Amino acid sequence: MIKTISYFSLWAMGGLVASTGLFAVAANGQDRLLPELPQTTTPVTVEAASDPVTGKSEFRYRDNNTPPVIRVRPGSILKVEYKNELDAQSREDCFGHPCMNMTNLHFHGLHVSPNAPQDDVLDMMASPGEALQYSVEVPPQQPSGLYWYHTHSHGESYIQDLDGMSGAIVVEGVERYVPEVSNMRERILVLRDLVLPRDAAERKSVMESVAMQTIQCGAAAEKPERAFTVNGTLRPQIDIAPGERQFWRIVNASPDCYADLELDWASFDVVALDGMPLAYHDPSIRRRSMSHVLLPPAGRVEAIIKGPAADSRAALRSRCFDTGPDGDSNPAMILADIVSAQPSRLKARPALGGKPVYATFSPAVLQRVEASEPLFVVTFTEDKQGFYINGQKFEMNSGPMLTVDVGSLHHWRVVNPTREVHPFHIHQVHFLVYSVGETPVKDPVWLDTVNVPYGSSVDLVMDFTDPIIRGMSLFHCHLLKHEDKGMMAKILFR
Ligand SMILES: [Cu+2]
Repeated sequence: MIKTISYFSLWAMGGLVASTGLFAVAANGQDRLLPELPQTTTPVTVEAASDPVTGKSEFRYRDNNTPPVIRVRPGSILKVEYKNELDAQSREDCFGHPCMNMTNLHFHGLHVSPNAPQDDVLDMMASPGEALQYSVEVPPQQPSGLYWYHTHSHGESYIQDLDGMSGAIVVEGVERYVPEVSNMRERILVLRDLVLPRDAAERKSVMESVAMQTIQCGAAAEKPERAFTVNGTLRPQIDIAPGERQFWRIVNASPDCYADLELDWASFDVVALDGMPLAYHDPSIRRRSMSHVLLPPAGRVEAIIKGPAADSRAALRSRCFDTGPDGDSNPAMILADIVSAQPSRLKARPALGGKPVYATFSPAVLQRVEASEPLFVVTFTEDKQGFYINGQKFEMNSGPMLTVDVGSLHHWRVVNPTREVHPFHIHQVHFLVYSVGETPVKDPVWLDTVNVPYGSSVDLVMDFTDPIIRGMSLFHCHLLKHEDKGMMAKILFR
């Protein structure tokens, strides 16, 4: 516990509290246990508000500033009242001028309509004092898993997400695919950012407190700017009994840090990625052992974790990730310590019941799409003036870059000739990642956000078969600074 003293004294100084609105940690060692997040079903009201001291933006829920986990059943309506109570005059900087404090919500990964009042980030926008009423029809075939909501106001997405304006969504029913998880303790881990303090001594103290790698990591030359927090806490402790199996559901809610997750003592027994059970498209695959799991910003993993032997020192870590010569430093660090505990005495969570929904594509169909020439190529570029897709910088009033008739699978290629990584994301749609560069992926997975390595490309099978997804939508780089500076484009689903 000696190690913890340095940063608890920092909290006492207020240095870290000022860095993010999400630090709700008392100066008491017992509070280092991973906080449980408030959970709710819908309807729910969430407010955007400005911290009176720092001026930073935050979500308020029931007089608290911890965003709730929203739990929703497939085949039900996700109702969210979202009130913009942000200051009319922002004290935060959005790329050289005060932020507008406009805001809205995106329901990342849900297979829902992109039209108002659903997952529409183009027409639904609230100025300070206004409210938005979301009524999102989550279809019965929505894959059961971990999703998330975050703000999506073009030009200020980065600062709002960095401030912590996001929360987890659980689409119930994952036990339909992996029944054993209903008897396990469920933990939801939301990864966010602590901006490293400017003061050299404070900065060093925070870096030491998470055992941050100090030798250069990857090709990026810049200094580290962030440490990860878990549920708002720097390096919390997660209690688990030796041999106990827990069900961890992790979302990387950082606007631009990659979490290449690793456990000291074991592999992840992965059951879902980006909210989609591995079995959803292939009932023969229920779990897959992965020694580490790369979560780009917005990525999620759900996995069974087996507690290490008693008295072993063990941690959940993020590995060094090479973001490229023009990328941000993304060094290794400890996210959480694992501590031994008595087995959780829990009643099994109520199962949703019902049968799992599967959506299988025949291997022959997938192979034909994969072998075909790409129907569309996304090329990420950047220069001193901004960030581009296919040479175009996003404007709110621009037309769609392309129109797609729904009903089929499309081969897309995403090309990254820049000197840094970019995570590709498309709203409402999952895609199969089957090739990186010229190399076929050994165990292809369905994702909604994928890293595109620098100087390389990814080949994807886009699932445009869903008749619900019709209307104007978006695809973009999920490094939100890049998105804000233009690396986004519209797609019209017809
Ligand atoms: Cu990018």
